[in-house]
Amino acid sequence: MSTASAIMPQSNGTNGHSKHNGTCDEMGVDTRYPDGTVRLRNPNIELMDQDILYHLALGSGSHDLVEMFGDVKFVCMGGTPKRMEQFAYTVMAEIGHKLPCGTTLQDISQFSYRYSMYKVGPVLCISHGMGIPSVGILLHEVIKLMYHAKVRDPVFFRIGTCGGVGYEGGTVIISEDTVDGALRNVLELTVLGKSVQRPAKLDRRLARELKALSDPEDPYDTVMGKTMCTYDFYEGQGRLDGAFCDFTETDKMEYLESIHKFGVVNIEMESLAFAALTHHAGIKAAVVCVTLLDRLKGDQVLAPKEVLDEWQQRPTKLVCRYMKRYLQIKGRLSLDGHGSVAVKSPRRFKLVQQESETYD
Ligand code: R2B
Ligand code: URA
Repeated sequence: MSTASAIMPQSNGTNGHSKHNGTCDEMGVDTRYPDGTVRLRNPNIELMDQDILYHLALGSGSHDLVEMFGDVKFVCMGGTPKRMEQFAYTVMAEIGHKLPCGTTLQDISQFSYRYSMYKVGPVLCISHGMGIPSVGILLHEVIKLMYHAKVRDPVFFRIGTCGGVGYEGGTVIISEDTVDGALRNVLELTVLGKSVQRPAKLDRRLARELKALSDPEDPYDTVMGKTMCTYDFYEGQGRLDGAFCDFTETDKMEYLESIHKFGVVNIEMESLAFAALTHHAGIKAAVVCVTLLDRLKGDQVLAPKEVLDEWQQRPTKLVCRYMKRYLQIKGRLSLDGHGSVAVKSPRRFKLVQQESETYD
């Protein structure tokens, strides 16, 4: 099986970045320029006249991406557009970011009709939809956005929901590792008809730093462990309540007990791609989820909506604690200046909006 590192060429592209070697990954591939800006592992991009980030309704020819996003430090992703809008408002309150009087947060990707994106000073909040394909497409474009915008050493978070394995609803889980349904620590892709495996690695140190920020006074547990990521919510997660089920309750319990023994503490649907693609790009990343139920006790999500809403605030709080502390240390709390739409070429700008508006 060939690894992607073997098939992906190194970028010599400069895009105005310094040419000297920066940070290398374990395969010896540069993923950074010396100033910390993201180096793409794709030589094609810099040869293109413009790069349209189709699903974000942004483009390198149409938008001044450095002006709009150059100050980003954290990229936070979560499933739904609404949750990420709420997340953005929470971040705003936490980091003391003020909007000019009479203005509100704007969905920067509203014309994509796919993902939503809000920017709160140095924090970018983006919805990633459900499942590996959706988060994978988004990550390609967000990683390119980091490159075009010359963002330095960005840190990515996924905040989300999951099923606990041995943990009751409302427990916060920080992923130390992520595995697929067969307990493999790789994302498997088919590229040009061939199977490619990418190591799905998260930043262990970042995970530990997040864990250290959990408050003993929190009225819930915050734990660290292995996360299983599946391609399906029902059969893929061993549920008995899908439209189809070809296994027995005994089979299901044997499987869940065996993954629990292996160290799996929760199951969700994006972490594998999130870990693999950020790792391939040399970007520090962490996944923090809240459990909606204990899968050893059932399959259906039964908690009332108000309870689920409160539970979903919990990963947000932890990630906000981390970002706030970082920005405090760096003296970057309450940054203004960037964030509104900066048009570079009105003609191309219109084109990008039209292209992203087409439905399939
Ligand atoms: C958690 O919840 C969603 C499925 O309900 C999925 O996006 C995930 O990872
Ligand atoms: N999300 C999942 O993917 N699984 C669950 O059980 C709950 C939320």
